[in-house]
Parts: sequence; structure tokens; C-alpha cells
Amino acid sequence: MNAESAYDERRLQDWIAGRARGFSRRDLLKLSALASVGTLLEASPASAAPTIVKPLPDDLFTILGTNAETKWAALRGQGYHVPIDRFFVRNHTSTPIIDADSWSLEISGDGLCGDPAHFTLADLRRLPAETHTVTVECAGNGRSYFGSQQGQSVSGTAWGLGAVGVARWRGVRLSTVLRRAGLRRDAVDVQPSGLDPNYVTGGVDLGPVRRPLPVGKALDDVLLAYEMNGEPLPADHGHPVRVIVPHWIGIASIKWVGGIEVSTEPLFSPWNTTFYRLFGPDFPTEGRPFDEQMIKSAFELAPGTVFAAGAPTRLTGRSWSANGPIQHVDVSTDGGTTWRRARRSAPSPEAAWQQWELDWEPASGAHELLARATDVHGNTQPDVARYNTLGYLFDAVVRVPVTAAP
Ligand SMILES: Nc1nc2c(c(=O)[nH]1)N[C@H]1C(S)=C(S)[C@@H](COP(=O)(O)O)O[C@H]1N2
Ligand SMILES: [Mo]
Repeated sequence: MNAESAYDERRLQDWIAGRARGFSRRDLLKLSALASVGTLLEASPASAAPTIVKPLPDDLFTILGTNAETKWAALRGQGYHVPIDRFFVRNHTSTPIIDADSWSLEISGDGLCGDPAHFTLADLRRLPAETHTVTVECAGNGRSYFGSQQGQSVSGTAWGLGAVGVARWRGVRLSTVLRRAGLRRDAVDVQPSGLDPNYVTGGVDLGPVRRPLPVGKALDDVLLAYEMNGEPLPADHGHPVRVIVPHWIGIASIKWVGGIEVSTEPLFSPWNTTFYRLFGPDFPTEGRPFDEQMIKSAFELAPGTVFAAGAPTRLTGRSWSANGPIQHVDVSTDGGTTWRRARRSAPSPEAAWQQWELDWEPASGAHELLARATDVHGNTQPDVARYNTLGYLFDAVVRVPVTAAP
């Protein structure tokens, strides 16, 4: 059992025993008396106002409610980092416009030695900076394949595989800021919350988007990022400052962070109790908590692409694993009957993902493309992802239909 799953197991026991600060099992029961979790996830705001600030052209994005999914074809020919103009956006509500000059971050809670501490953007910029290449991926990335590929019904945003991106994030380590704020030795959990509008769903105000993480992770590799790909953090991605939690599901990386609670008791929020738990026949009734991402692959093309039959064709794609560098990627162009090893096509800084390619001369007709990645620890993509009612962590090999025409 790794550190994260031990933490998840402890928190599950805390939750069941009612040792829950912030959002309790009773709160959850009240909420589920009003609406099913599935309905809460489906609910989308009634307003027609734009929720994302940057342009969302058709060739780069698929719009899904308040969210925008990157089209994989738009990553072909791009470098390792996903440019801001095509980086996916996942908004529970809408992008707030925050004035960086008047913004400040409040660190508070009984896990501090003294009073709340405040940091302006200038304060953060004066602290030692670090730049890291980190993958941000929604826990629901690939969710639509539970339906289309496994015939299972799940609730939530029907993402294809484009709720993932890799960027260069520059900022200050959360550990630096927590230590300056006077972190107590017995603090256990840290909970950043967003300044975007409260998430109201099924008629219930769930408060600001927030999700706890253990102090161990917070002090390890978490960043408070104020730049993305060398630019000030764009509005849609958390301007002026967001949290970046490497290897964890996207919801951990709270955008537009306004406050961080530090607690000597376990913290809970709807985002680690109601949502972002695995529910279903394979899991405990309380749901199985989880934090880390899985292993996945995607071709840089649109399903249904038509190639020229008999012409040399270069298939390209990317694979990524939260558990380490990609060891190899096997590709099938015949529905999984035969497999060939793809070539690495570029280096993989900080193992955020691996770009690969494979040459192919398609015969005329219909074909099914598959890519299966294996990481250095031997984790590999299964044929079938583990069913859970909210459709998280789809890691199975995806079947991509294409054709070749004479
Ligand atoms: N404050 C706030 N932070 C948030 C969210 C949000 O809606 N509000 N969405 C989360 C989710 S579910 C994901 S997957 C990532 C997406 O980051 P991106 O929009 O920069 O791609 O942000 C996370 N941080
Ligand atoms: Mo997400």
C-alpha cells in the first residue's frame, strides 16, 4: 500500500466513524435526500453566460457544459507542453476575473501556531521559485467510454480523452508558504478553496470548490503556481494563483485559490466524499476514496479520420502514467489482433507524458486503432476499466475507428 492509499483508507475510516470536519456523513445524507449524486453531477447552471474566457474554436475544443475538452487532433505537431490556447478547461461554475494586485492568499486554521497569515502575489513572487512540468488531468477523463465501449451508464461530464494537459508551471512550493505561515507539527490536513462562485447543485449550495490533501503531500511536491508556460496564469486556469498537485486527479489542483485551511483534524468536503469517490458493486457503500491518476494513451487524431489507402501514414500519440515514466507503448491497427511497439518521438521531461509514433500503410476499408501503454513499474492499461457509477479513472485501452479510402 503506498502513502496515498494508506491515507485514503484512514480517511475512509474517519468518515465512517463520523470524525469529519467541514462536511459530514450527515451533510451527505441530507444532500442525497434531495437529489442523487448522479443528478448533482449532471446539473448544469441555467445561465447562458459564457463560463470560459478564452476563445474556444471548433478545431481546438469540444464544449461540454461549463467545460471545454481539448481535441486530440489539435495536439498533433505540437510540442511537449500543451499551449494555453488549447489546454482543456474544467469549471464547476465559471471563470472569475480576479484582480491580481488586490488578491491575497489567507492561510488559517488550528494547524497554525498563530494567527492567519496573508500573502500577496508580490509576497509569493519574492519567495524561491520553481518551475515544473506537470500533467493536469480530470478524474473523469475518458468517462464517455464507460458507455460507448463498456455499455455501462455513468453520470458526469461525458469527456472523451481530452480532459488532460501538460504545462510548465512556475510558482512557490506550498511547503515554503506553509512553513512561513507557522505550520504546527500536529497538522494533518490542508484544504485550499477557490474564489470562483460557490457550486450550487440540486438546489443545494455546496460552498466554494475545495478539497483536502494530507500535510505529507502538501509538503512534498505541491506548487502554488502563478505562471503557466511562461505567462502569468491565464484567467481560465486560475489567475492569479492556483494549486498544482502532481500525479493527483485534477480536482486537487484548486484554481483561483483564495484560502488554505490547515487543520489538526481530518478535513472533508463534498469533493472527497460525495464526488471523487468510487461507488458501485465493487466498492464499499461509503465509496472508495482515491487521489491519484492512472495510466492512459491517446492518438492525436479524431475518431472517424479518413486516411488515404496504401499511403505511408504516421500515427502519433501520447501516453502518461501518474506512477512513473512510460516504458513502452504497443499499437494495434487491426482491432487488437496484432500489436507493434511504437517509437518514442521526443524526450519526456519530468515524465509528464511520452510522445510516440508508428508508421502504417492502411489497406482500403475500416480499421480500429488501439494503443496500450506500460509504465516502468509494470502498470499497464487493461482491456476493461473498473466500473464505478460516477465514471472516474477510465484507464482501459480505447478503440478508435478510422477508415482508409482509395
Ligand atoms: N476553484 C476551482 N478549482 C478547480 C476547479 C473548479 O471548478 N474550481 N476544477 C477542478 C477540476 S475538476 C479540474 S480537472 C482542474 C482543471 O484545470 P484546468 O481547467 O486548468 O484545466 O481544475 C480543478 N480546480
Ligand atoms: Mo476534474
